Amino acid sequence: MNQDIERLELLILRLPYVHYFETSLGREEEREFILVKVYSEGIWGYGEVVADRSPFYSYETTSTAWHVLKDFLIPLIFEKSISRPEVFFKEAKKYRGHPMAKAGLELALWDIQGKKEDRPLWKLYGGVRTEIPSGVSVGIQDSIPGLLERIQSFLEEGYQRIKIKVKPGWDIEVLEEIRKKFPDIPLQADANGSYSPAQKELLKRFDEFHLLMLEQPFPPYDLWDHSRLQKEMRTSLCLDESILSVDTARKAYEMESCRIVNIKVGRVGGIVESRKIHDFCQEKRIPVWCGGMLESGIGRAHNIHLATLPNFQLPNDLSASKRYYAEDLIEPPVEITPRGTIVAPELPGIGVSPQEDRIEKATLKREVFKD
Ligand code: OSB
Ligand code: MG
Repeated sequence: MNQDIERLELLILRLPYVHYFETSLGREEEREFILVKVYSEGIWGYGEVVADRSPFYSYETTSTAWHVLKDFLIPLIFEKSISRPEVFFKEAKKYRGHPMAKAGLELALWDIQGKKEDRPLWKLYGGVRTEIPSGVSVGIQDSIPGLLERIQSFLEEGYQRIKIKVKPGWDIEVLEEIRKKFPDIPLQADANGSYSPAQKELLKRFDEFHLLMLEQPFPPYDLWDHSRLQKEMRTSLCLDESILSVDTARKAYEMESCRIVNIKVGRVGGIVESRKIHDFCQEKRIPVWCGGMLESGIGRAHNIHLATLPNFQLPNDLSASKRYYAEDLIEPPVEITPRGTIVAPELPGIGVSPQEDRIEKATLKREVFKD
């Protein structure tokens, strides 16, 4: 039975990172994001909107997401009495774009759905793994020795692979030094679109470092230049920002723009679309893995459930709570096993408990919406 959603809450939270996070897009010391809370029949569910304060990674921001949720998506829920996430996904299609705003609300509906069915989300999604391989994404550091030290300590914590951020000027020398110190570790690099096709010869030098993959060398949405580069490189390209839907995944496959796909629930607009991409890639034998947006434990728990699907074949950007935040929003915190994995929660819905006192402490703004 599905009852109506009777109340929705939007919150803007701010959480400081334990260590700054720098990419080719800039350095951030804290995260600002929207939490969506949905209430139905004495049950409530949580979703996280991964849009940031500034439009660096994508055009969405906390302000645009707030606007789209408040003025379009939340009214849609009440007008059409939507409670099922799949129905929300279909109805929300009439609004173009804004995938992160849509995903945050869809995730909250999934959490409620799982709680109503008394099953963890991974079982609803058709997950097959009880543990998922964990990798860590290491930002650009002030110095190469500083980076090597951080890598060393993450390896000691048991992470199965290291991803570093690269950009023009922080690339070949950095990779050389890493390979000198750690010749055989599973290593990949993420450029967040910071190279231009004119730098193709430089990018081809990445082949020297036997990387698991090179993620998103060229700007978002580009498929053609990635296709041209992939044909000239041994290293597998992986697309993140460029893959917006199952339709762009199909085009990337047909054009051979990449050999690996990074799935982020927020970037593609929710779990329904993520599963479509997963299934398409599985059929075409393109391995996928789950990317992250430095989510709080709430968003990360959602990602963990998704990453239990069978074609998530590579280590994910899903790390321990303490790697991101001194005090994560959930109990128990996400931890890495001695095997370098994360265990999928067995409790219903997201399967972890958001701590309301910590949420309250981090909240900058809050608004309640009622039917
Ligand atoms: O490109 O994968 C990315 C963080 C913010 C924005 C973009 C990216 C990232 C990461 C962090 O690499 C991954 C994580 O959440 O651990
Ligand atoms: Mg990326």
